[in-house]
Amino acid sequence: MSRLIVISNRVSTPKPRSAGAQGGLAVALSAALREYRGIWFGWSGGKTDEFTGQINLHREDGVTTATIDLEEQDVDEYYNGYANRTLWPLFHYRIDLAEYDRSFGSGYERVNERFAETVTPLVEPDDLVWVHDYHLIPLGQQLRQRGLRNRIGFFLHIPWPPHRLMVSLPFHQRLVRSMLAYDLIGFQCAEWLESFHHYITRELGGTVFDDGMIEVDGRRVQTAAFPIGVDVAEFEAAMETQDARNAFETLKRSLEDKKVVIGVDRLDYSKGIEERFLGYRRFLEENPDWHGKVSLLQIAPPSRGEVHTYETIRDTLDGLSGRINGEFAHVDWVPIRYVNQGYPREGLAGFYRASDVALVTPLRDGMNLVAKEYVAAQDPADPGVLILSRFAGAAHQLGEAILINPYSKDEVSDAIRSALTMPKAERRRRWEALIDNVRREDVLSWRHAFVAALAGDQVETPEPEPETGEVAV
Ligand code: GDG
Repeated sequence: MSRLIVISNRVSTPKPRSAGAQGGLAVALSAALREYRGIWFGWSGGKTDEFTGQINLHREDGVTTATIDLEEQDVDEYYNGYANRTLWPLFHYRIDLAEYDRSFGSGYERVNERFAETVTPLVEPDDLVWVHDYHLIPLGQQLRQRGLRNRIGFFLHIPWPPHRLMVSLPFHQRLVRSMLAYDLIGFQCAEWLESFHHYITRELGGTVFDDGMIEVDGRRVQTAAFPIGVDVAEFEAAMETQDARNAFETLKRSLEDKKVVIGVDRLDYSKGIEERFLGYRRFLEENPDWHGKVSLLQIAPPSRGEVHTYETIRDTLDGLSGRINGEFAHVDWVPIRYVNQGYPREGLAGFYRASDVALVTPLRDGMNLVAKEYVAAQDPADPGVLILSRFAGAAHQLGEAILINPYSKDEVSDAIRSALTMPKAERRRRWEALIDNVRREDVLSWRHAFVAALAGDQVETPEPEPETGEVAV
């Protein structure tokens, strides 16, 4: 079996227990690296005065990591700048928040060159190389320029924007053309894949074949959807721990006999937390009989603190949760418990299990693993209800959730009421369909499918997507 070289922006050294918010990517990849011999390469998260290309090798828990430090200017321009202030908002359809600054673009290219230069000597001729996410789009081209002839694949964890939004990015063609250096490009779902295909045909005059192969100026690249999943076995093991039981008991005890609706998200505008609070307020306005009987527990660990927009969202949510609590609370009831910190995974598992409803309402999300974790954590005999944004990649698979438009306060409000009053038989019927998908399309099948396709095995053409337009309340 070929070795696998995984390259992503951040490398998180596997830890037996991961406190705080570990991104979805980190959770998925540490499991993958245990299975294939190989190396996980990326930025350590640390800074250095002068970039030297020095690699720190580390082996723990069956995973070899190779990390580099970056200069302050690199972090500002590449990570805080182009990745998080230009590409992240644009790819989440927020061109109003996207910032275009020449220094960001040049910092992004410089860091991609630095990655390529440092990782190239670690790659052996038979290795498969798997590049992850929007931080490293041009890396494949940089690796080719340094002579790598290996199979190189790229997986995008976030949405691919519609063609008409993509063209608002200065030098968009240069970025997309650099992707033609890959052998395989993977997306989370058919919708993002379709947007990419539109760009290829309309902007680059390329051809898209039925099997997902694209051809531009004689260069062929395989493209496909590979929906990422969760590690169900790992999650079930977390559920069995004492910490999970303690978290479950603590939440249950504090609620007395009240119902709880849970939200868990990195503090990010794409997650629709503000809109969720507004939808919940509408629910409280329209359903006075539920006052004192339900609480919204929102866990939102801060992320990307150095980017200004993230300070703004924090201020907005502090103010909004305070106002809603001020408006509706009684001496013995607070409608929103807004917690601005992360919890270990075991604790999170216990909180999911103790919650009657999960409110997962991103305005746009590549996939969304929280929705799948919530499903995996439920008691089969008495499962909770998942309310899910139809704009999350996960909605393509989790059609038995209550699918809503997160921009509509009315839909959110109606969905909360339906979820809280849903009979047990219907909860079980929906959950069984959901868990079936979460188990079948888990993180293992995701990485097997991607690696098999990268190794040159046949790629399955994705099934046509069902319409997720109707609100299944
Ligand atoms: C990107 C894409 C795609 C959250 N709070 C805590 C905590 N978390 C964990 C969750 C989950 C992960 O963070 C978040 O994953 P998501 O998928 O929901 O979202 P992103 O971080 O935006 O991930 C996304 C993903 O990549 C994978 O491809 O699904 O669309 O945006 O696992 O549990 N973990 C712990 N404590 C917390 O307080 N331990």
